[in-house]
Amino acid sequence: MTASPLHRRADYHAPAYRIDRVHLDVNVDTTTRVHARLTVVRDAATASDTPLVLDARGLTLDRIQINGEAVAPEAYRLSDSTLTLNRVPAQFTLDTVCTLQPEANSALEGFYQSGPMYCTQCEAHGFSRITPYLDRPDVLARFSVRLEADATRFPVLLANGNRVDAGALEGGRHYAVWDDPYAKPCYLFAMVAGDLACVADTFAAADGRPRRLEFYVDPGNEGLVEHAMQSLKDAMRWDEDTFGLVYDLDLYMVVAARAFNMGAMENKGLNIFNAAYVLASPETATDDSYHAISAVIAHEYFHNYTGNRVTCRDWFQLSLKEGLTVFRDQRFSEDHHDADCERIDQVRNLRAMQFPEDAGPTAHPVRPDAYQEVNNFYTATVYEKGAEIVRMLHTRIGPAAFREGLRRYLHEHDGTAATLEDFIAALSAESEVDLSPFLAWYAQAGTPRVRLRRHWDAARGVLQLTLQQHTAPTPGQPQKQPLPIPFRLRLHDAGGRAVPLPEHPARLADDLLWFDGETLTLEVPHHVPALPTCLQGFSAPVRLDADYSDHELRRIATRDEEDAFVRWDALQTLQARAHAGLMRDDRAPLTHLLQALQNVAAQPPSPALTARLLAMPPAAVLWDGCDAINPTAFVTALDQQHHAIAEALLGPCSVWAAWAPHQLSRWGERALGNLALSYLARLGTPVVARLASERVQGPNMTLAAGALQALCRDGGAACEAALSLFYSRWCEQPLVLDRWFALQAGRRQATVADVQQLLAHEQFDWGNPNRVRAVLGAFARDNLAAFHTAEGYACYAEALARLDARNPQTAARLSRPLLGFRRLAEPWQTLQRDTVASLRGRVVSTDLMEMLDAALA
Ligand code: B3K
Ligand code: ZN
Repeated sequence: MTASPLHRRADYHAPAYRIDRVHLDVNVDTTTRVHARLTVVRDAATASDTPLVLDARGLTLDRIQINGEAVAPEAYRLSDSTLTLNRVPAQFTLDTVCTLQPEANSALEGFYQSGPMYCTQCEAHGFSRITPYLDRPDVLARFSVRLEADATRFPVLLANGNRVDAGALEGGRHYAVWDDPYAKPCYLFAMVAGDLACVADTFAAADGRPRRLEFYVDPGNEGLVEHAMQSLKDAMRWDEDTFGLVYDLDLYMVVAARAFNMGAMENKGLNIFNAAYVLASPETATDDSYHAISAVIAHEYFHNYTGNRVTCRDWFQLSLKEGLTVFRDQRFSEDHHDADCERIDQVRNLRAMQFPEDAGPTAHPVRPDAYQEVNNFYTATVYEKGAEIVRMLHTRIGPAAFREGLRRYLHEHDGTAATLEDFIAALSAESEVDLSPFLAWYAQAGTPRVRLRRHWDAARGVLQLTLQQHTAPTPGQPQKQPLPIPFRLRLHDAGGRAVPLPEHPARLADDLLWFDGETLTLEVPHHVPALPTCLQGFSAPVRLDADYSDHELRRIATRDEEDAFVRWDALQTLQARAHAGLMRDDRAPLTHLLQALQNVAAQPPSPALTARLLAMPPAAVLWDGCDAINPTAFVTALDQQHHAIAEALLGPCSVWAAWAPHQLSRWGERALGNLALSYLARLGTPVVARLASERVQGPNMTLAAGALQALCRDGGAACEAALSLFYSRWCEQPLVLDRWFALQAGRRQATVADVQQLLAHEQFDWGNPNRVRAVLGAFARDNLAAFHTAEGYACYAEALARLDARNPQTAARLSRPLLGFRRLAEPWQTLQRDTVASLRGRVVSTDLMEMLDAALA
């Protein structure tokens, strides 16, 4: 296998040809025949002898005609990746016929089988696995599609846009014709053929015209779409209310697929979703799943404008649609749930996923400069850090100017493919603020570290605050520049009263500084040294290194009137200090942490916020704060800390864990109840086994999963019994069963042999990415003790090699846990590096190769 060439952003050229119209005639079957008719037009600036080079990934070609005439064999060349036509007219019709084998397509890109149905995934380059095409986002065409299939096996035939014709044919066959009135890039193309049940509803859009909403699911799952449907309506209303954006087609369809590489896909008018982000009932899905479903439904819906109506010029601009759309779905979630908790969860995830990426071997700018396989760049950096940049822009110009700026961007670029510069220019023009300095955030990889240092000049009665920013080098970027940082800062005196920030050119608002140099010094005159708190709402994606004492952090954490994020963050810092302390046998920081947690528990805010304040950071966040990590010492300290917190919070946890069913009727209470149960489980409290066994059999999946997780803490007979009960109850429900797999792979006592057994289980399926992620993802994330062993690495690498051969995209995504070996102490570092080096020799895909090479470089 030859690796793909490197694609560079600097090499962008406008397309030499455009495609105005596409008509596909698809005969769906085990062998599917795709007849494409393209209207191709040479660009005025293109020389007439310029060959037409279409993308054609792994296609076989049965027929090719120009303006109805067969093309002579010597006039075209088909390779594994392209179809080249040497001489073509200035404008012509190109007919091609290809045959596909959807059931043999295990990569789940292009046209493939998912359960009993066939469906597409075209972003980023799946369309050229269906038919030869200019597979790039800046070629926009009007599509129509005629699907024909056996009416019994594939009673439902869907594609983008409006169904303009349908009917029965001879021999038990039928057809449907779809027409999409909006020109689109081919990555937004979709078609589905299957035996699916439809759940329909209508949405009363702001313009008075009702829209039809259709969810397509496996028959039997009709009862599981209520929440997704409601989320869709909420998202449609929110986009109308917040940005004045009204849905532009009459029909919006969502199809739930069993086998899907990612979360979902925003194809025009025909979203295809991983079933995990559609199907839910309180009995089968946790509150976290409910939350994720509404976020993903909203995200894909919001793409209809930010992504579909205005798309990306090239894949380097991916964050133009993804960062912006994540920001939009985050704001939606903030408005529909508890805004404080939502923001805390966003930052927790950013720190667990994106910060490590930005500090590791695959660190890249939000707008990358080069890639081999673009699918490797659908990252936390492009999505989540990209969303943080948009949030900073929003903070800088305020919600009203942001709304108008976004509308201006959509209006000016409607129906075209844009760049990040276009977006920044529209916001700048609307707000009359030059936002171009923010482009540096898109260009520079790495997370800035902001140091806050204080100096109290008693003689002058002045508190001197100095901010300093520094970004460490990342691969390919040895030099870094200072970035513009909206830095929120508040001051309080000893009595908790607000002390105003002094006048300063960097002061944008009462509590907002514009910090864009290497250092910034503020002098606050006051009679006593005031306590600053900063980054309210996490105003910028930076690592804060403030010179707070543990004592001050405790004060901040327990200040009721303080910003929820800041309180949580103070506790997170104490947690990290406690863990670092335990690793060097120093229990002093732990003592401060425990006191802070006890204070919070004594005067708890809302249950949902309390659950967040009292929870330990994800291991990945603590890991990210360490160097030369000895995984054994790391896990031991983690366990000690968990145990100590459980002891310190025994009193309140005993109350929360024992809340009766009626007290657990809201998600915030369930979150706190589950957290309490997990702490009690750590202490081996007998009540846990009783409560947990009840809940595992109960009617609420949040409580059942929480209980099972708590039980899995220390294994034992109760845990085994509960696991087998859970299995027999849910073995027919793949999405619930994924939990069962994940819990077992991630529990502390699972050995590598146990994980291997899970991989060999009769219900394990290498063809289902959800199942593969459940086991491998949980193993590497939650079971650090077993993963960080020679056998653990070998088992993981073996699984990746196997997956690589069938599904490169998912293999590459799952390779991340093996890539951070530079952070490990010996012997783990050498062990992991050797594992990666030997895996590298067996890799067949560019996807996985690019990831491993980055780590080994
Ligand atoms: N745009 C898709 C992701 C496509 C990933 C291709 N490897 C889903 C989303 O971000 O909305
Ligand atoms: Zn997206």
